[in-house]
Amino acid sequence: MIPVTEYSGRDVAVFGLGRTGLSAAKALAAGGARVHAWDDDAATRERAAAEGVALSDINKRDWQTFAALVLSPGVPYRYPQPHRVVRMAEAVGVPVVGDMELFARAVQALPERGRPKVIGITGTNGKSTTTALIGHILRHAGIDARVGGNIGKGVLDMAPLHANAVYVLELSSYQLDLAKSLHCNVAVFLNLSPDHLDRHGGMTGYLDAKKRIFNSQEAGDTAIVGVDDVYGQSMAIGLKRKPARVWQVSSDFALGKGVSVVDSHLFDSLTGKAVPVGDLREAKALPGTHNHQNAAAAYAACRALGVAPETILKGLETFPGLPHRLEIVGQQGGVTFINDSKATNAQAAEQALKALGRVYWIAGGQAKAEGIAPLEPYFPKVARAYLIGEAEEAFARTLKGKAPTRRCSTLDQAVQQAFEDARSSGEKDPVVLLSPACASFDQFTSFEARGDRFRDIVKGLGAASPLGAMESA
Ligand code: UMA
Repeated sequence: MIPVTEYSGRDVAVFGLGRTGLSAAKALAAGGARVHAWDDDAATRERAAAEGVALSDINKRDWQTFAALVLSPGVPYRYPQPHRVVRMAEAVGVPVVGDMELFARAVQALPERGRPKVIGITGTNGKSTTTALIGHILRHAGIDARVGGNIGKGVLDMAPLHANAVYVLELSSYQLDLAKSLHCNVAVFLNLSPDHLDRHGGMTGYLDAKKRIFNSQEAGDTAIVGVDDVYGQSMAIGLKRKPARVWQVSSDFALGKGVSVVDSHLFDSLTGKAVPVGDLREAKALPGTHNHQNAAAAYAACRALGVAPETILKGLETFPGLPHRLEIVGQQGGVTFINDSKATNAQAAEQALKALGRVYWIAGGQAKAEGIAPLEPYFPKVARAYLIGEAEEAFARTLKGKAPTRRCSTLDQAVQQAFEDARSSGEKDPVVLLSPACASFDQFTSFEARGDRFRDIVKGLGAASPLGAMESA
């Protein structure tokens, strides 16, 4: 844990008691603050109390007494409308901050030479993979790399600050909104496409939140920008006016200066001369153009810290991949099952459909505004789509006449049906892909729970067939 001493002896409200709130409450208490923790959900409050967190109904407190409100990223801050507690805090001038801001200030409070390095990673898609990948490469290079943030570990739950450590933080737009003074020695922006727009009042607000990752950068810092979309391209131009050096990365075209992947080959042209680094087909857990963008960004981030190209390449090749992102969870009856449950929007599912050949595709859940219409160019790759959840009807309409569909309601039924069709297809190495292009909340508590269930169902298929059980991965 990273104790937060800034509010020692003062009263602090902590709202939202998920991973962020719990870790913030504990870190503040460890630093001597009087914590007043609350959550709208009674069961969550009970769980927090069982973990020793001091509950206090902040709806009934005198807000003048609070030195700050620590808000969880999932609680609406500005849009669609500020949560009641945000309005209560702002009405009396109580600052609203996130856990990343507390972390940032704890780092700043250290003498300059005692501050650890911070690498921040943001973007719509690929940030978890890139974060884990950077952590893996740095550790491979013998550096004390600590990975956390949106990837699933509250930043204040991480090991105490140490001058020689490197904190590799995945940063969501929600977290960046609440971390005004976070200073990233290396800041990575991967890409941008519409997501979470309800929480940012539209695309401009979403882009503005992402741009915050560069805000506190100084001379000597590095800004790494993916330029495969127009947002990154204009951001790279805008950043040239700022003090940090700007390194562009692309998996779409060869950059005169930057890091590029062309036909799966990684090139370093940061000095203006293209030097081949290696063949990314050897990086088995990083298939597809989207992963090549992640690899290029991770390469640049590690180069910024002075890691040698050949060490980085070894790290790329030995990266084991992340659960729920194009994760091979098993092979049964000659069918390969791939868990891409993290694909909660069409752009993320597109990366999977792009990276793979013909697929038996399980999709659906709670759809985003764009649905699956943007995926139409990939429909010819779909042997059949198995539709689940709230999006079933809408997705069936989009696919009508373009790819065969089967409406399955639940993930269990979809896996069973897809397995039977794939196994009896006579195709060589058929693939069943769960890449839902939807949030999971209509049927699961999280995309992780959805992916775990997929893994369990696949294992169960093995148990049901003695042949399959022998093949189970
Ligand atoms: N709550 C209320 N009232 C509300 C809304 C929420 O009381 O109006 C309470 C809920 O009852 C719940 C708590 O707030 O108890 C949840 O807080 P949270 O949603 O911020 O969840 P955490 O567990 O703190 O997880 C957050 C991130 N979640 C979100 O941003 C939604 C996690 O990212 C992150 O891993 C974790 O902090 C540690 O940093 C998840 C995510 O889905 C993976 N992120 C989004 C994404 O990647 O697209 C941004």
